[in-house]
Amino acid sequence: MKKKNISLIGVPMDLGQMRRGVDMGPSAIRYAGAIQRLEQLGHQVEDLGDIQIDQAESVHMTDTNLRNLDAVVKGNMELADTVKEAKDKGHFPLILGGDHSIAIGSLAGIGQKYENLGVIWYDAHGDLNTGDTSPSGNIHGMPLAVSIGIGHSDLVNIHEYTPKVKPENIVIIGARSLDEGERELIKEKGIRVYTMHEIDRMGMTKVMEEAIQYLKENTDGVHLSLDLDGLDPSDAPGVGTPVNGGISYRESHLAMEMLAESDILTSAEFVEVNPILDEKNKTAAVAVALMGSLFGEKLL
Ligand code: Z70
Ligand code: MN
Ligand code: MN
Ligand code: MN
Repeated sequence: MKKKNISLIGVPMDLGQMRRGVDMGPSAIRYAGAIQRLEQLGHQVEDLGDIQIDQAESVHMTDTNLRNLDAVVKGNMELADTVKEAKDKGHFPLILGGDHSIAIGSLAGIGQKYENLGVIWYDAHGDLNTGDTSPSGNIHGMPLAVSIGIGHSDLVNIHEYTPKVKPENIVIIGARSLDEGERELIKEKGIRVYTMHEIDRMGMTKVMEEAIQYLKENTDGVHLSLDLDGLDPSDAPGVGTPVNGGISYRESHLAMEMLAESDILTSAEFVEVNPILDEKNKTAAVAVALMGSLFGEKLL
């Protein structure tokens, strides 16, 4: 793969859900050796540090059913600015979460650079809820809906354009927990979803071949949004909402290697690593190992 100028951006966001500790994800991933791993592969890495996120203790509830809305909007606006600056320099933004609500800012910063941005959403969940359909009020269950222009206007209109991505340019991989409203939205918008059923049935090789070919033909850039809970909890235990029956470590490596071979990605994020819930930083280490494959690591 081509050597890249990577801008690393940490987002210690824990306000999009209720478990504490996911704000330490960026530190845990750096500590697990992310930068050295990427530099060893010949890439240039510029670490932009962390976006400032309000402390959960000092955030006050507003009058919506979206938990911590104002503080989530504020953090995502800053993230969108930083991501946009990295893209303006021609860099590859690599964003470290933090809970998945940060995909709102990532996609806001990236989306305006492309006519037809593609997104791979690697996740146990659809993250397609709105304030009306959400069972939890947690914004980390909403970022994909927000990015196609559906949801609270403060979230949808970050950087003053919408949608950030067209529903037909999205591929969800690994889904095994969807709420009723999310199922309806998937059908209504015709979003491509490879659930665990398709992964078992077709195998990860075929799933990735199809996904990559589809995105190559229909998009002019691809963002990978990888929620560590897409993996099975036995491989990635340090996440806030583990769901059994997930994608294995090996299948995930294969998926990353196939993405590296295709060289279609233009940005990526790794989210939902929660060191407090983890076993000796295992999940952060998995994230870094997957980054290695994603950026061209090969055994021979
Ligand atoms: C549920 C909700 C979710 C991530 C859990 C869970 C959403 N559908 N997203 N973990 N990353 O509350 O909306
Ligand atoms: Mn915090
Ligand atoms: Mn998610
Ligand atoms: Mn998830």
